[in-house]
Amino acid sequence: MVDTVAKTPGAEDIHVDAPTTHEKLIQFVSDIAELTTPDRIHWVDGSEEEYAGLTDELVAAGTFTRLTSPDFPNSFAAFSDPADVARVESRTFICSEAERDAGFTNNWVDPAEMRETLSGVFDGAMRGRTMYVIPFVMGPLDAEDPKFGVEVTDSAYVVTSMRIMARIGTDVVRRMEELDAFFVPAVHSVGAPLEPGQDDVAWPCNKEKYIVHFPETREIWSYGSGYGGNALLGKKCYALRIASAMARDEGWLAEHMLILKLTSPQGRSHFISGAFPSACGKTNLALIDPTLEGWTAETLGDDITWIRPGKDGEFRVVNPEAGYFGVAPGTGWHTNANAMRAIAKGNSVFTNCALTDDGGVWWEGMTEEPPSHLTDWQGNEWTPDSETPAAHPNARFCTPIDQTDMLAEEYYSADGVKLDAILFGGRRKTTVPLVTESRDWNHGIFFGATLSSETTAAAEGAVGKVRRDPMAMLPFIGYDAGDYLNHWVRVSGQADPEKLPKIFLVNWFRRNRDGGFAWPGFAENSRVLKWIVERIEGRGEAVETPIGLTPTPEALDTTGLDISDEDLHDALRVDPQEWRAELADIEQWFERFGGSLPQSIQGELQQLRDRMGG
Ligand code: GTP
Ligand code: SPV
Ligand code: MN
Repeated sequence: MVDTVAKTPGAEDIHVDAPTTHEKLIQFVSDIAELTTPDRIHWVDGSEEEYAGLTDELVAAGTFTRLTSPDFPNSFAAFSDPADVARVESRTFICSEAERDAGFTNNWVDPAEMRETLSGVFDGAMRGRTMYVIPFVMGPLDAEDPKFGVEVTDSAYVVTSMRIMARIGTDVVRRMEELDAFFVPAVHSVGAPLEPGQDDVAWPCNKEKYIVHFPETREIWSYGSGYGGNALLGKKCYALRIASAMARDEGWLAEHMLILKLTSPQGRSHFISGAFPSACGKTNLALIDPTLEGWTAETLGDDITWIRPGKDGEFRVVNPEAGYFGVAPGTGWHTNANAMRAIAKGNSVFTNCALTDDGGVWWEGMTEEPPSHLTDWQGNEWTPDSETPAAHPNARFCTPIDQTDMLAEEYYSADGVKLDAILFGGRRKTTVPLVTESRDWNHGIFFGATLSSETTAAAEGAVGKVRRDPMAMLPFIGYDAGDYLNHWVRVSGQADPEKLPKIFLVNWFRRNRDGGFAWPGFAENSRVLKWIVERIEGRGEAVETPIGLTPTPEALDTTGLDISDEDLHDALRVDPQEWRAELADIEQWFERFGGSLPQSIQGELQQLRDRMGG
């Protein structure tokens, strides 16, 4: 760890004093220091002592509240600026050379113009602050081709969170040096320089925000936000947006998916991934406790999956992350005990949760009964009579994944595991049945291409509006969406057709005739997983419908489940009228791709039309 004080905030006076021989890294840090003129540079080593020092500083600065309840050892609560609580999709840019290559799902600005804007906003942006240099690797450090990044940031909150979410520090730099490796340069500033003598605020940020990606040069520039996916640049910015562009060029897939290992009573294990949009149940499914006798689940990841064609024509998957950045509300002992057990081991950072009177945190759904008194996420007194939620709906827990009791040993495998099934899922009150199997791989890509969900609090904007979200990647595809679907088609050409994962469409959120959830969800989703495994193994009853293969009510194991026949019917039903409306919406959606939608996917739409009788 090297702390270097600049003599004056003038560019050439900043002494970088790099603890590395990696020339490009030294050059990068020098360039950013020159541009942003921080007071100090701190090379992050990732050690426990460093973490302790940083958390002390964050407590002193008022950013962190140290939790004193024994239920949350070595953990901290942070409260963001009320205007900095989620990803900002309207301020997220893909600056490819050609506008066409960003596609209709992204905001595009000419890269030269954006670079000029960024050199303006970043000019002196770190004045009065420390610039932290965080070397990180996404995925195992011993991977054949480790994917490195270096985030420079003026936020200690980001450093502590990145230490949980990714593999960071000295080991990473040593490996980068050995390989003279390429790294993704990722620049982050909260955009709040301090003048001499100016007091800092607990959560510095800027009203003006830029979350910018240059896919060709693999660069990330993030300005103005300290929050989650806007600021922890290894996560959505690198592991999805930049990685998807790398994956396109290198023949693999970077996806917004959980990975689950499921073992049947007969002892057979299968690996299942699931792409659900933000706040639609990935973390919950990744940490499921099956209710069915004899079934065990273990997790490998809850948010991001990298998929590569393996040597034997199979698809192999790894989780590039090292922690959870999970939605807190709704996570409780009765819904997600595995997450609660991981959290209870401590070493966590909670953002925008409520504080309990005994020095812990609480959020809606943690316990069935709320505590009688809390301090809400904005610092106000809160009681169960209060009209606003105690925790922000997008409040998050940030917890190391290796604290999970049910972590699969394969999580550590650099080579990944063979993927057996992919689930695409969304939050739909109507239309989409509990589970549908695709007829074949191409039909499965059609499921992904037409995936839709009601919007949630995970991003700014209205909540509850149905939008198409291809492969749950709408905000994360780093290039043209049609090219992205074409890439899915092409990559599968490298696999053995016999070994392609089976693809399913799921919806835990359909409503019954009374407006409640038709399906109990959460742990009971293991019943759906059982049917999926039976289908993988060539068993399990399914009926042909115009939209794909669905289980008969009898094919779904409902032993011991308290569900009415009406609810089960409402959950599974394929309603021709709803699907006619859906078809019209899909047609409009496909028109937005212009010419870049794969022919084979367009063909699936025609087949659906035909099966529905024109
Ligand atoms: P991101 O981390 O934002 O990508 O979200 P996620 O996809 O990991 O979603 P998560 O598992 O955190 O769940 C989001 C919300 O959906 C929580 O409030 C959950 O309680 C709720 N949820 C998850 N699974 C189910 C389910 O099976 N049924 C119902 N009704 N709600 C669910
Ligand atoms: C999501 O929004 O999909 C998240 C949270 O997982 S964030 O890290 O903010 O992207
Ligand atoms: Mn999640």
